[in-house]
Amino acid sequence: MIKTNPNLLNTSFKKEVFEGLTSFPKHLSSKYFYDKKGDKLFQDIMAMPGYYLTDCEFQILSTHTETIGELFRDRENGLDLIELGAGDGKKTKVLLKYMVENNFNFTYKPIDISENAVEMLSSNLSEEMPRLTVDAEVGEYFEVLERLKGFNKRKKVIMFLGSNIGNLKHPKAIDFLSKLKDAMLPEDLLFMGFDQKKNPQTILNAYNDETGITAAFNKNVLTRINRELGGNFQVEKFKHWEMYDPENGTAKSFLVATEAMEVTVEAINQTVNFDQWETIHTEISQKYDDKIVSWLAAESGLEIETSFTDEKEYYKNYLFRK
Ligand code: AVJ
Repeated sequence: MIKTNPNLLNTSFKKEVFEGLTSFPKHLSSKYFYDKKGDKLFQDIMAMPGYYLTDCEFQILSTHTETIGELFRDRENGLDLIELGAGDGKKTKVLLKYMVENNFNFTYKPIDISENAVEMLSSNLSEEMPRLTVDAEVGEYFEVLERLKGFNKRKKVIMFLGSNIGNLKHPKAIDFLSKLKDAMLPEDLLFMGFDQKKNPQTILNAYNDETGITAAFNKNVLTRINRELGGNFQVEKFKHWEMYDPENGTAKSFLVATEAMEVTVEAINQTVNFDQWETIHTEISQKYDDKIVSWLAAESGLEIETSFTDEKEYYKNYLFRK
């Protein structure tokens, strides 16, 4: 393997691709799934009948709109509604509509890692809800946390929907929740979605569709390396592999090399060798239950105020306070 010039590793994508492809076993972060094409594929995933998460959370937000909205409300000073990983905002719109129609004094601040998603959401909201004040930002969760502290002029409600927390292993999730807590004042709220443990087959199916959408989504990280870092991955030579461990509630995605190959990534000055059936671990989608969420909350210094679930109890939204 070629030794690398550290000066070349100046962006986090580059750095992490270098780190991940020179490790054993190999890994790449799922946060790099989301570019224009990845956003579109994720929207296709959310529309798949087997990907129950979106429908369940939509049902929860639609059924309990008023209760949730009134918990958020501050009649005196209004509030800042900050959404991390806002995506296309489809679920959030239900709440936003209620808040606008009921004359809440608030600013909606969507933050997403995808520049494309943030732009689309902003323009869509200005059209659909012209009375809504939107102040969008592009950024990574951890990086954005710092900026949250600047919002201490009035009540903050931080939302993190879609079970996006599930991409973090427990220690990282605790780290993240603790930092959220540090950015919160006593009157602030944290409203989060956690996909629940259920029939393992239902979970496996959600990440293993026969139409190949999830596979294409997973492989999009390789496509991005090809385009943005001068890689020459033959994407079709990788197989999407999903497994779900019902003991710890972790769904894991891999890309498996179907033959031995050599891949070059110019931007990191590396030739990467794959043995046949060698893996790249790309994503975890953690599943939870009340016990795990209570434990995460306790470890992070948060308290669960209340929670909401859907008809099938597939999914839960928890409201936390510090
Ligand atoms: C957006 C992280 C919640 O893990 O369920 C969907 C992403 N990956 N299908 C999830 C995803 C494969 C999704 N999150």
